Amino acid sequence: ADTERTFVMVKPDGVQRGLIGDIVSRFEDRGLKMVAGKFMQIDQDLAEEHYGEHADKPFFDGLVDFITSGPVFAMVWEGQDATRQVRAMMGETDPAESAPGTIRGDYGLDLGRNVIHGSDHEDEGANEREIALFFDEEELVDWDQIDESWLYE
Ligand code: DAT
Ligand code: MG
Repeated sequence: ADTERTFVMVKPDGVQRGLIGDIVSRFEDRGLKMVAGKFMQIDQDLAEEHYGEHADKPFFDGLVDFITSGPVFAMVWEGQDATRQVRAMMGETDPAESAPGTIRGDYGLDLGRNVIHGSDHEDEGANEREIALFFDEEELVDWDQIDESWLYE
């Protein structure tokens, strides 16, 4: 699989519950490389654009209210097959259906409070679109991780 970048965000519930550090650690431990991160408040326009694919769903207004209800920690992570691997580490959309050991399966109980967002690996280009929506090009840091030769053959 190719090296790629994916967009990940600790949602307002994860921030309030003090889960940023744990979530970052999980991706670091996996060997993924952080190339951007910022603590920020999402405004209405950004929320509506980010979740645009769900605009006609009954849960849309509640979703936008939730994601704008407090600060989030937005990140970009890079690695081999990163988008799909992050989704696997997150678990299912519904924490109640997520296996223990996954982020949603360890920290969530309710669909509307599922702690983390990650780009959809089944939606071609979603990772790059979401990265561009949240970060300017100059916010993405190009750097060498010292353990790269021990992570990849
Ligand atoms: P995911 O976040 O796993 O990519 P999604 O893109 O289908 O899931 O939906 C975006 C978010 O919307 C999801 O994290 C939680 C919320 N959501 C999805 N389906 C929902 C539903 N049926 N009722 C309430 N909220 C829902
Ligand atoms: Mg999605």
